[in-house]
Amino acid sequence: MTNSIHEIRDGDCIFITGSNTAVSHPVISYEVVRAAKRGANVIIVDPRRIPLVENATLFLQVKPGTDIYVFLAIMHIIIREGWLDEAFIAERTEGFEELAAIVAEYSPEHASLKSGVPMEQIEEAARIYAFGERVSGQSIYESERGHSAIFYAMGITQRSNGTDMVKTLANLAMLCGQIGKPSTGVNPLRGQANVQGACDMGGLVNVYPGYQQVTDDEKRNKIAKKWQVDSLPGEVGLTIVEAMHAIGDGRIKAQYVMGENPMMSDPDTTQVEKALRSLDFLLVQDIFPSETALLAHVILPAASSLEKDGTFTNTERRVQLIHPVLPAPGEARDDWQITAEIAARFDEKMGVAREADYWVYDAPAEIFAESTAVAPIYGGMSHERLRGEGLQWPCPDGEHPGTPILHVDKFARGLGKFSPVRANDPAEQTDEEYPLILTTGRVLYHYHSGTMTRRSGPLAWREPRGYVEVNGADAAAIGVADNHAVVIKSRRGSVRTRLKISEEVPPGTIFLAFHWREAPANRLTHDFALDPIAKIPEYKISAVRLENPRAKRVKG
Ligand SMILES: Nc1nc2c(c(=O)[nH]1)N[C@H]1C(S)=C(S)[C@@H](COP(=O)(O)OP(=O)(O)OC[C@H]3O[C@@H](n4cnc5c(=O)[nH]c(N)nc54)[C@H](O)[C@@H]3O)O[C@H]1N2
Ligand SMILES: Nc1nc2c(c(=O)[nH]1)N[C@H]1C(S)=C(S)[C@@H](COP(=O)(O)OP(=O)(O)OC[C@H]3O[C@@H](n4cnc5c(=O)[nH]c(N)nc54)[C@H](O)[C@@H]3O)O[C@H]1N2
Ligand SMILES: [Mo]
Repeated sequence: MTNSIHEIRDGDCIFITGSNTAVSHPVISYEVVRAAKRGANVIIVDPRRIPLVENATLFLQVKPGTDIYVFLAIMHIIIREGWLDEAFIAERTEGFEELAAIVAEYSPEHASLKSGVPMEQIEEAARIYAFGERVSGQSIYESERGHSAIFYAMGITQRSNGTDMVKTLANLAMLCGQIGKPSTGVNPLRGQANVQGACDMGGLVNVYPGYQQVTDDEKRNKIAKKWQVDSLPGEVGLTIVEAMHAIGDGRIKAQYVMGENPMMSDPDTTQVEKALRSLDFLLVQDIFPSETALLAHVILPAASSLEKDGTFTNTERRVQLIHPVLPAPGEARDDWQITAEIAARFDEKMGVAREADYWVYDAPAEIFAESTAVAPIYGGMSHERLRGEGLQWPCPDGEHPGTPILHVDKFARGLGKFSPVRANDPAEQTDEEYPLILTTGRVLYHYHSGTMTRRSGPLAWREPRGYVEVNGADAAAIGVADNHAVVIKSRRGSVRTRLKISEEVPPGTIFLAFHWREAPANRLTHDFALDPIAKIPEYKISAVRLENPRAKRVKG
């Protein structure tokens, strides 16, 4: 996030898209409700009538995958009407002319036709966002414009043009000068509790800790020196789906899977299963025997986050300490201990002489200290300093108080660059055979592949088993009533589950969460259209059809 969570309540306009905030980020959604109660405008752009719509002033119900046209049209209107922040554009940005030329091609009329959103709504959203208009009450900010903040999550990123979608929202924020001030910015609501920390530490294929590019010789060599190795790999690696494909091609023979359950969470499970079964060696390190662990040659039991020390970095870049509240069961050990032990055994086997302090740690605080020495954004942090409320990065030195808001006086690269982005349609379109759009995601009471939440009695009581949400009109069309069995088919596979009639989804779109091992959504999703930069699959849009398993088959 460019901004901090507590700023939400003071916002004048909150613009949310592709985030089912009340379900996926309930605590943050309380802040949004608080802002709404204080008179802020809440604008939601989403295909589903999600719970937070109740607190919204404006709900733009887009057809899945067409939101890009709406965002481009919003910018079109802002430029046409002169609602842009000219001073901000002149002083802080570059590339405006190219952006304006492209945006001019995307009319609100076209966006309305594509997305199904009435033109007046698109115009209203543009005006309210640009000026940070309130419904009522006085803004706490004394600036000419009210403050507008954008929030997004997987609805815009799990798409074959996910990177373009994020760039488009960044363009919109810069166009209106809605960045670098409190209660503004472009704010991704990050998913797993410590996914931000995992990325910060270099758990990505293209960067070392602190987002230092693996291809940057100078930075890479500096890190190699600190890590006491001659050299470090300088090539960008393979992302999850690319690695699955590489198994199929025989380029990868072994996999070490730590805290990931690809048999449930990767797209096109049939292909994933085929790939994993063909490996010479599969090692799974998990806290539970997951679906993926069942295919492993070796399973190493890890301790859960409730059983260990360390840090978690949350969505507002705040690094916080965690402490064990339970002893680890049986032979389970901290993930870092297992990995360090494997490294040590490997070195023995390979005849590598080990330096005294190489891969040897007493506690996570030491690993953290090693990380802060190579990652400048964590440079001023230590477990000692993190006590209490933690610190938000960048925090480059020991005196630095941390950074609640990014890009205040200048952007990381100096001037903010407008990225010229054009609209792209989803890779798989509906047709006669597969006339419905399947969108996948989460429900409140379960977490991902369910290894943890589906072991909980109280949670099973709230949500015992899988179901697909279907609009009444689509259910009637195949003669299936609420709570009856239904079969969902895509070009990859089929899933049988219960149908739940829901007015949250519009006709033509159905929703299935990916938590249910008895009705696994990823049997239906596809992996053939990755975003060209992030390489994320298009989990949010597949073409499917619904069948009534009790309907008599008519011959001929
Ligand atoms: N209860 C619970 N909370 C969780 C998780 C969990 O499993 N359970 N997982 C965590 C993780 S790792 C993550 S990444 C986050 C994810 O958080 P979210 O992204 O909020 O979760 P999703 O259910 O994937 O919802 C995506 C939203 O995008 C919308 N959407 C679908 N298609 C489109 C489209 O074409 N355009 C737009 N604009 N929107 C679209 C959906 O209707 C939905 O509202 O949640 C985190 N929080
Ligand atoms: N169709 C569809 N698919 C999706 C998505 C979607 O919206 N739709 N969302 C995607 C997203 S955003 C995400 S983040 C992924 C999530 O996908 P996964 O990360 O594969 O899902 P989890 O169930 O969180 O699996 C994590 C595994 O880690 C284990 N684990 C938990 N704590 C620890 C620990 O401390 N140490 C170790 N070693 N293991 C641990 C759990 O038991 C579990 O087996 O799914 C993706 N897949
Ligand atoms: Mo996620």
